[in-house]
Amino acid sequence: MDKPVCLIDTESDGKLCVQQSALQILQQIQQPVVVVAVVGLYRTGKSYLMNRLAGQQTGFALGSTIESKTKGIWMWCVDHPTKAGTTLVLLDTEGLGDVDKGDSKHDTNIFCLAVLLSSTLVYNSRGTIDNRAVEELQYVTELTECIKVKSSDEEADDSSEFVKFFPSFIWAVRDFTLERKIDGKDATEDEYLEFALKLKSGKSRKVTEYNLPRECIQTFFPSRTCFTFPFPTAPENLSRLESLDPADLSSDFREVTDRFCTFVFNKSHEKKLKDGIKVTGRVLGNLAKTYADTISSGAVPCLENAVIAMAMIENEAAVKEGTKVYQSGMEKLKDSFPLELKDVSSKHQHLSSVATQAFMKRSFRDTDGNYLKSLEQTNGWRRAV
Ligand SMILES: Nc1nc2c(ncn2[C@@H]2O[C@H](COP(=O)(O)OP(=O)(O)O)[C@@H](O)[C@H]2O)c(=O)[nH]1
Ligand SMILES: [Mg+2]
Repeated sequence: MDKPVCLIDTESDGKLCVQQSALQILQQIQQPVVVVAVVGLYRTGKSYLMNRLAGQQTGFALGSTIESKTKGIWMWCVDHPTKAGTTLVLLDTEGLGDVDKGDSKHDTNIFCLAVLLSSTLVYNSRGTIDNRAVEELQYVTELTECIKVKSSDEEADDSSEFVKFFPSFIWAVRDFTLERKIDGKDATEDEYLEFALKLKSGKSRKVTEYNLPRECIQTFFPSRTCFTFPFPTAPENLSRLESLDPADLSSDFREVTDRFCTFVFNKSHEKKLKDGIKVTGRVLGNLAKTYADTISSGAVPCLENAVIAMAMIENEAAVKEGTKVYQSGMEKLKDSFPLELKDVSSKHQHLSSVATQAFMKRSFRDTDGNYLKSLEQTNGWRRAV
């Protein structure tokens, strides 16, 4: 892909809609994907940072006016720069907290989709990690209501279940101008983040309110990292950052950006489903559609149901794939007719085994073997009962 495309658009009635053209791109990607999503307030340099991860100056549209450019969720699939056989999928999201929209439920939905689809979530904010910045990440406090792990009602979702399937978390602080000191001592970026997330003791309402988002971040994102980016360049250059010669960027900014990109490339995992199955581009597309449809229907997306839905789609496709392998092989055999029965029989044996392998490669969670049976019945290797 030489440029990003819209993956999930917002329709006029507020419904989220997966774009067919993006699904077609994902359908072609049969290798595992590492998915990096960025979220945060609008106009904080999110799209710019994603372009850097793509190794490009331009790509995701930057907003150089006050009105935010990105709507819904945009996607850019590139070859992973360090992991051969893997695709890096960058997801750039519409800015949260845009006053013009005035719809916080919509923001929560975008945030949840970013959490559900990514293996690394970058939260981008500007200035310092102060109380306001933490409060702006209020969406984390709603996660347990917006995502379910299991479908059954009896078992309450416990947060330790959640974290197993959640992305790792990077807080990117932009235009950071303070010195990083805690109690007068130099602090690393990670220490700075942990300090900002420290809980206060006490039981007053104020303390509880202060602690809630911090507790949620700590619980849901046990793997956390922070990068503090200085100002990128002189103020007069900011609006044309895309076309700026890299030499005009401050060397400190370049250093942090390079370190950030290296970290993301080396530490971001492949996206996995709830039971550890690696997500390919094709499955990611189906996953995006399932989650967006669920959210748009007003229901709560459920990780367990998503695995079941993915398994159904993939297993049906696996039956078709296996059938195609077998039937096209048998079709070819007709060219060499007449043949002795034993030759036909040995060819049949061989093709059904190759077809079964093709099926197995794609299928997952066919625990009771029903799809395998269906492959066998479709091709007459087993009689229907
Ligand atoms: N001050 C500052 N501006 C930036 C930075 N990165 C990008 N910008 C500029 O901020 C504006 C908005 O950037 P954009 O990436 O579109 O922000 P987004 O709305 O969060 O995606 C553009 O004019 C960028 O050139 C940064 O680190 N600091
Ligand atoms: Mg943007």
